[in-house]
Amino acid sequence: MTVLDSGTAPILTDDPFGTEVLNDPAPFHQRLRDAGRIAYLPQYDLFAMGRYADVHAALTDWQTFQSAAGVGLSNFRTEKPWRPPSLLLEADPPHHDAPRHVLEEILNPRRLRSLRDQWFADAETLVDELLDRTELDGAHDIADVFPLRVFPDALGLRPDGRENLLPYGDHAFNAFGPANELVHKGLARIGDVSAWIGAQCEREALAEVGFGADIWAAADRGDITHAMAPLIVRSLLTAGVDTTVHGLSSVLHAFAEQPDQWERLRAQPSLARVAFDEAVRLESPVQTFFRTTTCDVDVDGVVVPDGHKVLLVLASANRDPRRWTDPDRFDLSRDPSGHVGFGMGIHQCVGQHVARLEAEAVLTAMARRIERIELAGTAVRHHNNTLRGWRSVPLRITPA
Ligand code: HEM
Ligand code: OVM
Repeated sequence: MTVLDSGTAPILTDDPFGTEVLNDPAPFHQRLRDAGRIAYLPQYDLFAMGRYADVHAALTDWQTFQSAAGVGLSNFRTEKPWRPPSLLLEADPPHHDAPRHVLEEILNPRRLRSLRDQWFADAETLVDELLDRTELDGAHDIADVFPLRVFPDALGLRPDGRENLLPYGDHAFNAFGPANELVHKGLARIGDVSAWIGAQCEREALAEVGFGADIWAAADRGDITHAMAPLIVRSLLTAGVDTTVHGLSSVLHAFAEQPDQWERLRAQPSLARVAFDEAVRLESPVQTFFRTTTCDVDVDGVVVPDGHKVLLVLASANRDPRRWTDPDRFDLSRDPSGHVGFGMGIHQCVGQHVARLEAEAVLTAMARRIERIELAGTAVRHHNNTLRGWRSVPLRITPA
């Protein structure tokens, strides 16, 4: 590893992917924001930005901060990717354009309306099943369950093998970080899991109706080539499950910690969407993404050389006091729009309407039937190099 002369960049010795930061990222985020607009992390020979204005600016300047060299620590200019790169996430214009348009069309709010009634009914059923208990686990019983009940069917996946979805996503999100213990643990199973994922991307494996079939139909129309279709299906299989699982566990944890906000949601269930976006802002289920510079870039007198990795800390931007009033508070009266929890710019989450619909269904069903939720024990973190969420959120509920 060549450790560059970082010029005048402030140096931080934190490990953004170490256990300490994964347990409690806030102190690292504050040091990063207060160090200046950009800091240097010698451990990974990496620059990092954590202020809202700078993260937002980098996300919306894809010409300078590219994605095609990978949005993890690994630099595709010099290192072989662990899987063929995503045609969306790990692509720049013009290659990014066609796949992006195809998914925007398939996942737009208008098209998703046809799923709404079924997903709301499924959420009611799930909450029904849970109501005969007074103690349950918001992560294990709700967040881990609901996305797997609705999303794979909407995509058109066959019933068997769905247990591969979460491990695959978990590994893909770990793989954006360094090759630490979290990555090594995933490697043991990833061969079989990847083979299953790859097989489900083929037209013959997919139902005749669903997001998967829609992607293949776009290939028939010539919007993308047939060779591109399986990789675009793979994007939904990679990014579509773990993200919503961790988003849901985060919003349930936030409500359990702030019962006054649950009362507010109960009084006005139409706040469900705002509540979810506020939790995405507060917890940032996707904590970080990288970019790679396409030229020498001067940030406040610090020169980031061409081809260098820059860590964009979305989670830090989402709690930057320069942008947010009382940033650490989960507050349904806030307008969370403008948060970068779904990214910003040309790569902004193309599945965000899917995520919001799932959350709205779950929170609406819960708000109708549950008067109070409170923490019934110590919540346990799920550790991942990129994702933030919970393995366990013990809840005590009072039925309405
Ligand atoms: C992109 C977060 C749910 C599919 C992104 C990005 C973020 C993100 C931060 C931007 C990546 C970048 O700028 O490099 C989240 C969060 C979710 C969520 C927090 C849930 C709470 C979903 C779902 C799907 C999905 C449900 C699929 C249905 C994608 C895809 C991209 C993406 C395909 C790449 C878009 C592109 O590069 O143009 N997501 N996501 N995401 N997301 Fe999501
Ligand atoms: C992809 C993708 C998109 C967003 C996130 C992600 C593993 C993957 O297109 O494969 O995380």
